[in-house]
Amino acid sequence: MMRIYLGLGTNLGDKELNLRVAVQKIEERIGKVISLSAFYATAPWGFQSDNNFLNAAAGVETSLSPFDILERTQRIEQEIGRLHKSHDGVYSDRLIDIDLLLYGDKILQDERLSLPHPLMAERKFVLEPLAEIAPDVVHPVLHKTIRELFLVLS
Ligand code: PH2
Ligand code: MG
Ligand code: MG
Repeated sequence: MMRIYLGLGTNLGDKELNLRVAVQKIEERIGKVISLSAFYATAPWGFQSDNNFLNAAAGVETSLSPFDILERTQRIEQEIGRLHKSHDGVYSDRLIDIDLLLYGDKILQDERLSLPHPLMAERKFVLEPLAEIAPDVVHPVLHKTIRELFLVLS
């Protein structure tokens, strides 16, 4: 069994419902949800939009591989109604985004998936909910706790 952390974000539609449906599907298809943060209202980061986000983080116990998790989170995104993915760092409004942030302390670089999530340490909307549920988890590349990484940004 592996402990993973997922970041969730939505800035369209019924945002609270989008997060709740995503968590329900994660529990059914990826593994037991051990911890779930509060839902944080955040301003769009890295792009212009009138639609603010609701962000959350979840800790999950899973027996799936990173790529199986990726496949299942992408399927859940499609079911909830995500229309298009971002391209080359150009972001857009979305009903749901589910990002694999950490897979234990695995380090991986692949076209499809990088672990830990390459931008997580720069994003308050990721670190704030993650610091709530996993403050003492150590980032396997930066060798700092999530609490420490969050404090640098806040
Ligand atoms: N996700 C992005 C880009 N910008 N900003 C906020 N506040 N929340 C997000 O989840 C988010 C973002 C790319 O996935
Ligand atoms: Mg994302
Ligand atoms: Mg994503």
